[in-house]
Amino acid sequence: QELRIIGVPSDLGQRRRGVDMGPSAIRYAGLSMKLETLGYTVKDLGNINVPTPEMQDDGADNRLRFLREVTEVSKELCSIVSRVVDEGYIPIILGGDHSIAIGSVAGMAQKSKNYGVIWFDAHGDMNTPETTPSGNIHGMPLAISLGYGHDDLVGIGGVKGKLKPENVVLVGIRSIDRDEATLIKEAGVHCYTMAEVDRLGMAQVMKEAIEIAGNGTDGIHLSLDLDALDPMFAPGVGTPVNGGVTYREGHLAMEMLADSDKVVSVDVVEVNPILDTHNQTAVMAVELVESLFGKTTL
Ligand code: DIR
Ligand code: MN
Ligand code: MN
Ligand code: MN
Repeated sequence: QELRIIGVPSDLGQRRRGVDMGPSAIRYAGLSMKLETLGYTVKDLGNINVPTPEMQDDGADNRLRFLREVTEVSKELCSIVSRVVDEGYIPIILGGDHSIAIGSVAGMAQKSKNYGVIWFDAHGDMNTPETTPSGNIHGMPLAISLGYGHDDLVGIGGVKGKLKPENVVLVGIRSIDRDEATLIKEAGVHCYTMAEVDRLGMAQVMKEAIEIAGNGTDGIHLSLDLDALDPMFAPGVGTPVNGGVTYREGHLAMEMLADSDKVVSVDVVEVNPILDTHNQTAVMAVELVESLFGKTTL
């Protein structure tokens, strides 16, 4: 199976500058070379063009900061991802903040509306313009992919509702906004909080998650927000939350996904080198992707 790397240097979905350098940091940590070592043919398609926040007005609506720019970037990413999967390759999309998943999920949906999603995150990313406390679009991409939110974003790729909620699973959750919780419950997505990871163990949580996202679907899209990991292992993120997934729990989850043989696409998002020390969060991201693509000890 061949892999295609797509960089999306966007920090338009949240307020902290620097996450636009995520693709460079992840490349610098050796992503391509390490995947080639595992036996894959890897081609890096470079970065898509993303406007610089300082050159833009963030728009009239402070519940949807940089709506126009995020919409443009998402459309561009949608068409590239769609082309890559049409050609039979697995896209690895490097963020950028999590708003980029609007475009990657929309691109996958051009091929099939029957993909499952595992959304690995400290946050639910299920806000809408009505519930957002921040106005940051990176808190909304899962809601948008399910058909909730501003028409311009929900309509990207021409289909509203790109996923079936019964095949969507959140894992690692520990920070949900008050009104966001209502939509998580009502939309019908599955949600494994950190309390459930503690009680059931990551092995059981991932067994169930892979069944939910994988059974009867055409494959699984993994949206990997590095803030799912505990800040001890991934400090270079804009919105760290204590009590996260440990180093080994993270790898176990990726190893189980590799064993499932169901992953068709992946986002790696929220790595912010400005907030990091010695690029360790990008290194962590690359190690997790290696496990996801089959790296084992023996
Ligand atoms: C928060 C933060 N729920 C918001 N979201 C983050 O602004 O909507 N998502 N950090 O990854
Ligand atoms: Mn404004
Ligand atoms: Mn996120
Ligand atoms: Mn997050």
